[in-house]
Amino acid sequence: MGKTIFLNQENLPSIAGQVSCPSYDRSDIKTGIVHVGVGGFHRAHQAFYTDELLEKGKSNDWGICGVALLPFDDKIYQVLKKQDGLYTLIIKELDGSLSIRVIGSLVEYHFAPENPKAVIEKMANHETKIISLTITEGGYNYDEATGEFIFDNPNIQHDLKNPNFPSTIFGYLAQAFKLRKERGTQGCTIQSCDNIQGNGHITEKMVLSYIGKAEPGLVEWVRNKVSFPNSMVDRITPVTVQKDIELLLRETGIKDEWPVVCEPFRQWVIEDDFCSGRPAWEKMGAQFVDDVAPYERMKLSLLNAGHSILGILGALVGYSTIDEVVNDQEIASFLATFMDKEATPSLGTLEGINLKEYKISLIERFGNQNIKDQVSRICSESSAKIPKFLLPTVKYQIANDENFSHSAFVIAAWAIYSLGKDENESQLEIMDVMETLLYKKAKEAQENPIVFLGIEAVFGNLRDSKNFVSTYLKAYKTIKEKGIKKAIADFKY
Ligand code: CS2
Repeated sequence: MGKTIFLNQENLPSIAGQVSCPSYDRSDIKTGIVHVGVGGFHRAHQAFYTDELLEKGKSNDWGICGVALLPFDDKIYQVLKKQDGLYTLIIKELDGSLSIRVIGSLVEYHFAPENPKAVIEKMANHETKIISLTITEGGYNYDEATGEFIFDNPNIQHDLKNPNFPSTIFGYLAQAFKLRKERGTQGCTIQSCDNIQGNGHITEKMVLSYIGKAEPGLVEWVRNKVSFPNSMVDRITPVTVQKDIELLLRETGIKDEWPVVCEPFRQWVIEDDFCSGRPAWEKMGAQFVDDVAPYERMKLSLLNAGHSILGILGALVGYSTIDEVVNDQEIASFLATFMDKEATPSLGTLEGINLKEYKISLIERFGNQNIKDQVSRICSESSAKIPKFLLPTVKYQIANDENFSHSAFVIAAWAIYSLGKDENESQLEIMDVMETLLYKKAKEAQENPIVFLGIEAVFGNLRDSKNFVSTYLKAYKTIKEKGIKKAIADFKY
């Protein structure tokens, strides 16, 4: 290895000798996109597609301005600032080889808590045509039971009282729209890139609910001038660990404080509803379609729900990475049966998609031993994920009098997982905004397991289904009696 080179704009020419780097002039790029939530996934997905497009010289209007919205996002902001928005994407191929590229599409960045005004101005700027979001499933602030916006959320209350110093995406958008309207600036597209069925529709509903209260005079303007396309996004992106930073340094000499690691597979299916124009992402393989719903359902019910199943069961057994879990034959066959018998029927026919191949490819992707996707990442925020990934399947199966035994088993396992210990009594690392409540209910559930199903904000009225409840109770008892590993092994359809 040669000498260590810090990743920044000035050093790009030397780095270009080591790995693939942007050859376009980054100083000449306009920021047509403001992206909120510059985590690993955005940097492995949208920023990657956009970088490829810029590299092809397809348009200089579509650089990205990244916004770190939450106080704990300070770290990524500091790194981006130090590295002039540059970062390295390390794609870990199935055969263990690496494809490495420095990504240059993030050309501007802001830390919202430090300077909210700059972010509002940026969002309101006439050059901003798209405001895209990866704010996580929980970030949309809606009640699972009622489907309505949660006004009680203290951050929302804060934003209603302090419109010029917002803390949530809703507060920011309201102020940016207000300026756009006052100044006669055209509307823009709000593009959700989170794993939620109908992510555009949900975003629209939540934004309009907030604005209806915060700035009622803006509602009509938003209805007429803003579009909210739905989209399905996909690329498995584990949390970057110290080893990845060291690997990059060892292999290339590049010192990057926060590279991103991901799998080779990527998919992006988007509804073509951009009211102020968009990049030609289709040139880089994105699919623009009229109706994204079938793709979303497929991905959420098979990949994301599949992930949650592997995560929860695997955590209880004591595994720490997803490839270990899926290589456990009993869990793999549990997952395969769930996919075929519970998730697939709810998907109906998906034109142009070979579901059988899709499922095979998922098992291969989950099994990628090189990306070492963490069980803890997958289980994090399960209280927001389970309702979006697994419950639609459960509801469909209940409504059609079909089998939901695997889903019920997983929910029972989650109730036990929420006690915080695996099968060998080792501590589990639980990261969930509802952690305290989950723990309390999990504790009570030891006496009366139905209490866990009674968490309305997660399960809505699921406890009203007698069949589901009895299947869940049976699963809970079996796991308690036999332990998770044996319960899975003996599980019969
Ligand atoms: C995962 C997703 O967080 C999760 O539970 O299922 O992050 C998943 O890796 C991505 O959606 C893949 O596209």
